[in-house]
Amino acid sequence: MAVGIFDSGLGGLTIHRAVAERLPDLPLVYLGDNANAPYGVRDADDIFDLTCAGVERLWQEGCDLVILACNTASAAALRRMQETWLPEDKRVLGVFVPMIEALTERRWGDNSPPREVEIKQVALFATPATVASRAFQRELAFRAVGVDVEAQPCGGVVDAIEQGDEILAEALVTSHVEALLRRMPQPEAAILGCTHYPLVEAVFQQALGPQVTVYSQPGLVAESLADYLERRPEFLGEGAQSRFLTTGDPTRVSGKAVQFLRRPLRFETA
Ligand code: DGN
Repeated sequence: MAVGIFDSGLGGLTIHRAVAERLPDLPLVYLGDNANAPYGVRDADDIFDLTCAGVERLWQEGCDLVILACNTASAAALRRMQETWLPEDKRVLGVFVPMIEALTERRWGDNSPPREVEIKQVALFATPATVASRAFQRELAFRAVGVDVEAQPCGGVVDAIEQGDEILAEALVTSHVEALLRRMPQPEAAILGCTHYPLVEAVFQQALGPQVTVYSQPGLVAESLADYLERRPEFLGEGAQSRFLTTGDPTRVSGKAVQFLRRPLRFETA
């Protein structure tokens, strides 16, 4: 059995890399829905259907546990999948909860009532679709009370990163941070709620200033997964190597992956 990692495209490779580093013996199957990316511009029903199809494809690879590495898919589809669609013997975990756990010092599966936490002013940076869903605020409200969230939709940043245009990505991040700081001048924490933003984390930190704690997903998701697998070892796989699948053109996607992560990966047709 392997653990599946699903994303709309290449962004989830930042999560895959951190999971593979944290759990080097865990077989992983990555599926990028490049044929239908980006998800950020699609409506919620469409994202739900595409995400279910991707997760079903990973079941065929023996992945009973799937991480939805995509924030946009987690925001639009995860709760609905868990509540209306997922069979008993399968698990799908998203990427918001690990960040909220870090913020509120809780663990995956802790369903105790919401409580006061120390951090009160939180900045959220994400795609327009994720921000519009308000899913982060909803999940946070289950676990913590009295936290203000100011969310900034960061239009253009994903495209700039995917095109390898570092100057544009930096300029956009800086202007999005400045826009948020005009509405919330002194955030204590900043959540990077998109798979691509860890690649420009230093730019976010620089624009926010050293007093702001930046929560970046890959390390937090990897740590949460390690903790989850310790408690649920039935989902632990062994033996196989990581595989990379795409619904798009594997040659083209492999080429883009090199540009994105600056290391060679060989994608196969899903
Ligand atoms: N992977 C998406 C996310 O984390 O929100 C970004 C790419 C997209 O589909 N817009």
